[in-house]
Formats: sequence, structure tokens, C-alpha cells
Amino acid sequence: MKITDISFVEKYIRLTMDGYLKGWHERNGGNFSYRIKKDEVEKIEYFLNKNDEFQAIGVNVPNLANEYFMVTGSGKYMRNIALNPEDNIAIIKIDEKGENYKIVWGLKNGGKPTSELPTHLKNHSIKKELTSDKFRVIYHSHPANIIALTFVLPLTDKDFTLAMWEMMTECPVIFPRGIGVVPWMVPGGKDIAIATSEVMKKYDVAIWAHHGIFCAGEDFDSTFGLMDAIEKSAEIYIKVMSMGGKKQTIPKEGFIQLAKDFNLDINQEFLK
Ligand code: 2HA
Ligand code: ZN
Repeated sequence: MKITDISFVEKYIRLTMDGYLKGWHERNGGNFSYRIKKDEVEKIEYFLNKNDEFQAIGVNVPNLANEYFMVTGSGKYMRNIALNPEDNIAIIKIDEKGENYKIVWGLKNGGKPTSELPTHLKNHSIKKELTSDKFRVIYHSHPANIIALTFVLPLTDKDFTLAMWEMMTECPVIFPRGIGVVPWMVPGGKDIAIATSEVMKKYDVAIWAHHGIFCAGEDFDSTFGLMDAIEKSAEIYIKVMSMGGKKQTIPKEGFIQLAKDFNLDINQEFLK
């Protein structure tokens, strides 16, 4: 038995290759984390090392104390993960205070977890609390169309949500609460982690202006699907603008009707 035979590890790796093939992970772009379930930790226990060297996370996440995460490595390329998982990803364990982590598997030739670890763990902390332990996936990528729109659309939650809802009828069904925008900030630290986690209190999506996007979800499929739907909407938006702009669209009442018929908790704020 190899660690890659375990179902969650297999699904984790599949997503990294799918994201790469979508063109969302140039060079070492993007990063990805999964909060491992208790019964899954039991299945991988045999593979874990006894490392006792803790490092500071940079943010406090007390409700993640003693949890295990599978994370991508800093500077590692998404396209290499499937070929050599043990060199490119890691399993980390959080200490009992939620302030430090240690590597218990992976990054076998050295390295550190993703440079965006503070944002990943802060988002996990918020989502664990707000979804009663359900959400386990945080995924960051650099899709070209959504990044392009951050140079053109006003950087507000409302502008991005309405634009993305409008381009595909299924979008309000997929993200009825909408999407949030974080203004341009220096990546990789505590400040952007806190700004992103504030957005994640309201939505499952945080767009990082001129950089990329973070999605949160319950499992690999729904989180990848969310990213895919938003990026596709952004692509349609750009095609529409390139063809001279909208000549007709879904009316505001259309969204209200859709919310009724599909029983959606749609964000009414954006339909005023
Ligand atoms: O290089 O995407 O945000 C990894 C990143 C940093
Ligand atoms: Zn990035």
C-alpha cells in the first residue's frame, strides 16, 4: 500500500493536475490545502514521521489545534505533483495552541509549505467554524480571465458578483451568496491572510486583485467546480466585451425568479 492509494490523496493529486491542465498554474503559481478527516488520519498514520520541529504559522488558528493538512510546497510546481507527490507536497500537523506547525510527511528533499500558508489556515479556521466542520478545501490559482477582469471592473463584491452571475445562468445557483474582492496587497503574509479571511466570512470565493483567486469548499469536486465556473464566466465576459458589449442580458427580476424556483439563499444586497 502506498500513500497515493488512499482515496483523499488520490483526489488531491487529481485536482492539482486538472488545475495545471486548465492553465491556472504557471511555474510555481497557486497553492492548495485540504483539512484531513479523523478517519483519514488513521489511514495515513503509518506513513507519518516523528518530526518534532515546530515552525510559526504567522497567524493564530486555535480552532485548528491538532488538525492535519495536506498542502502544496512553497516554490513547487503544480505540474510536478502527480509525478512526484512526496517531493512537492506535505502533510503538516498544527500544535495544540494553533500557532505552530510541523511537517510529518512529504517535501522529502526539503522545503516549506506554501508561502500562502497563513491565508490557507486562516480561511480553514473561518470555514470550519462557519460551516460546522464541513468545509475542508482551500484552493488558490491564477486563472487568466478573472485576473484580467481585475484591471477593468470596479474592485467591489457587487460588481464582480453581478458580472459573474450574469454570464451563465447556473452561476447564481453555484455561488448564490456571491464573490468577494480583496484589493491588491503583497501576498504571502499575515495582512493578506486576515483581509482574505474577512471576505471568506461572507463568501466562498475571494478574488485577489491582479493576482488570482481563492475558493473554499466542502470537497475537492465542489471547490474545483466553483473555480472552474467563475473562470468560465470571466472568459464569457471578456468574449462579450470583445464583441462590442452586451446587447441583452438576464434581468434583475430573472435572478429573483431563479432564486425562488431553485430555492436559493441569493444575496439580495446585489440585486437592489
Ligand atoms: O507562487 O501563487 O500566491 C505561489 C502563489 C503565491
Ligand atoms: Zn498566487
